[in-house]
Amino acid sequence: MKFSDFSLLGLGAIVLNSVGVNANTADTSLLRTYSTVSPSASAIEQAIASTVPAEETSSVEGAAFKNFYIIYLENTDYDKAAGDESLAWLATQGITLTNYWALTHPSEPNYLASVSGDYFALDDDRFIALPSNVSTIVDLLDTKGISWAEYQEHSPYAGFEGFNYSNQETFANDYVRKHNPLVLFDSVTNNETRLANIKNFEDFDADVANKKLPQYAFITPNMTNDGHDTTIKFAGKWAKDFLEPLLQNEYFMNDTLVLLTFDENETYSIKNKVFSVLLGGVIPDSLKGTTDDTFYDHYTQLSSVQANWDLPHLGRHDFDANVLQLVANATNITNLEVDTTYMVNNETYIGYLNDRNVPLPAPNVTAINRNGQPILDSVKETWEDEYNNQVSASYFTSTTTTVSADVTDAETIAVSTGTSAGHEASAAATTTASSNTTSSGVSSASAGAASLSTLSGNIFLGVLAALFL
Ligand SMILES: *[C@@H]1O[C@H](CO)[C@@H](O)[C@H](O)[C@H]1NC(C)=O
Ligand SMILES: *[C@@H]1O[C@H](CO)[C@@H](O)[C@H](O)[C@H]1NC(C)=O
Ligand SMILES: *[C@@H]1O[C@H](CO)[C@@H](O)[C@H](O)[C@H]1NC(C)=O
Ligand SMILES: *[C@@H]1O[C@H](CO)[C@@H](O)[C@H](O)[C@H]1NC(C)=O
Ligand SMILES: *[C@@H]1O[C@H](CO)[C@@H](O)[C@H](O)[C@H]1NC(C)=O
Ligand SMILES: *[C@@H]1O[C@H](CO)[C@@H](O)[C@H](O)[C@H]1NC(C)=O
Ligand SMILES: *[C@@H]1O[C@H](CO)[C@@H](O)[C@H](O)[C@H]1NC(C)=O
Ligand SMILES: *[C@@H]1O[C@H](CO)[C@@H](O)[C@H](O)[C@H]1NC(C)=O
Ligand SMILES: *[C@@H]1O[C@H](CO)[C@@H](O)[C@H](O)[C@H]1NC(C)=O
Ligand SMILES: *[C@@H]1O[C@H](CO)[C@@H](O)[C@H](O)[C@H]1NC(C)=O
Ligand SMILES: CC(=O)N[C@H]1CO[C@H](CO)[C@@H](O)[C@@H]1O
Repeated sequence: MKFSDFSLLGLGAIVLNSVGVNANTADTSLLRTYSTVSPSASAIEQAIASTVPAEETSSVEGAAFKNFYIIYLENTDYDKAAGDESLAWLATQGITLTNYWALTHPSEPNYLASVSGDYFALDDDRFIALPSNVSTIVDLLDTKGISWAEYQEHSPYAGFEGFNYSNQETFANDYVRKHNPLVLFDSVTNNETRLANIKNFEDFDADVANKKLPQYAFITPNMTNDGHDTTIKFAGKWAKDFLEPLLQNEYFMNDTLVLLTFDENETYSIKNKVFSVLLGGVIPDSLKGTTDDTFYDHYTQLSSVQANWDLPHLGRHDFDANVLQLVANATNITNLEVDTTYMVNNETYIGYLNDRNVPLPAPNVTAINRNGQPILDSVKETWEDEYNNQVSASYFTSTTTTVSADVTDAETIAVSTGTSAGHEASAAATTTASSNTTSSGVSSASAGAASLSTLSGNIFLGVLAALFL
């Protein structure tokens, strides 16, 4: 590839400003920064006294489950987790997902993506707040009145937006914002009703006892219990102690699916696959103690929620993600096979949150999700023009041919680092588009890319590889 080809990409600024794809080498002056929210101790005390958490329930039927509870542990390699005694016991109570992938490193982008379908090139754990025109799973659930909440251990009160709430005696890490996905979105925090649904573990205990659990919940133990500041043995024991009584609680188990997973693998140089188990009342006895090797990643959470309740999508990596087989079976969705040979998912790409010159990526407003629904109306209204702008500014088309025609050795890098490369999108593309490439590299990733953000990232990686390797 010739340097002059960059003019075709419409990505000149990105190329010139960055010589690496890794946050550690990116120019930090290009990072978007945010003023942090740090309420004073007395303001926190006051809020603890006056805040009333929401208590919303509903009973909307779904194809495979009525309730979906997601629990994240931290930073453990697959084999280490699978070898833990407590997690091994939990595995006997459900289905182990042996091919479930985290998206990148470190923690925060993985949490962010789980509720919004993209991590917007975030490559650190800093204070961020996505603008109010970025939608989340909450907007999807709201279309059918499906109740939702988050339970964040030791968040001091419902809707706390601070960066951390440490143990007030030892000042050790306890609650951290980076593990609280929904609080990272202005579309959630600008709305008092929504904030009141971002609760803590005392609220969880009360909601279980009062039979007031919502239908969807994201559950984050504190930095001790999730293994971040402890060991897998500690986190495994916490998970077993937390879940074992719930698995015997008829109310909790009724039509319930639980996903216990990890935000990311610990070792950055190896494949970012994470140990995950499905539990709950909807798991048939015949499948307890079995494994499922379907390709999944954190976007599967969104696609499975959409398919289960036949919801529209967010136009990001959610719409073409594989859905949990339990839901796929109930909805006749056929999951795609994904070639993970070159997938590592251990680095971010150049995009919105690590380069000020890159705009917020438009969601794909034309796509149809795995359950046949279009993008959420309000997202389409907000983004349609910008989608068309970004498409015609050729974030997309011209680069696909440019890169795929010229890059030979770039495939490995593109496949192993981006987010959509190797995602279902590229699997779909492998059958349609990769007939012209020697391996399912840049061109297939591009052809199937779920959102413009990752696309430009992958192309960029390809370009870099062609230039510097
Ligand atoms: C947040 O963490 C810092 C650093 O440990 C600590 O000084 C501060 O008190 C914590 N804030 C709260 C609200 O716990
Ligand atoms: C985390 O929560 C547990 C209770 O679940 C508590 O014992 C522990 O002290 C907390 N960690 C910190 C650092 O406060
Ligand atoms: C605020 O959040 C509630 C609950 O999610 C939702 O029903 C309502 O439409 C939201 N309001 C606005 C102005 O977005
Ligand atoms: C389970 O849910 C059904 C309806 O969804 C309800 O009729 C039944 O009482 C529930 N059982 C328990 C133990 O809560
Ligand atoms: C990602 O994994 C590849 C392949 O193992 C390795 O070469 C690269 O250094 C890793 N990147 C990071 C940021 O660790
Ligand atoms: C889905 O259906 C297939 C084929 O009938 C079956 O083998 C598999 O166990 C089912 N999986 C789940 C999770 O229900
Ligand atoms: C799935 O396919 C089967 C067999 O074709 C059909 O009987 C069933 O109604 C379909 N279910 C759904 C939810 O479409
Ligand atoms: C949007 O999705 C549709 C349907 O999957 C696809 O044909 C189109 O190429 C996508 N657009 C972009 C810019 O990726
Ligand atoms: C979304 O919000 C950001 C930040 O306010 C703004 O820069 C961007 O133009 C908005 N995009 C659309 C399509 O509304
Ligand atoms: C494959 O790419 C080459 C350019 O490298 C092009 O000439 C050819 O038409 C393409 N073939 C197919 C089947 O798309
Ligand atoms: C972790 C991961 O699953 N990807 C790697 C994470 O760690 C194990 C090793 O413990 C590797 O086997 C996986 O490939």
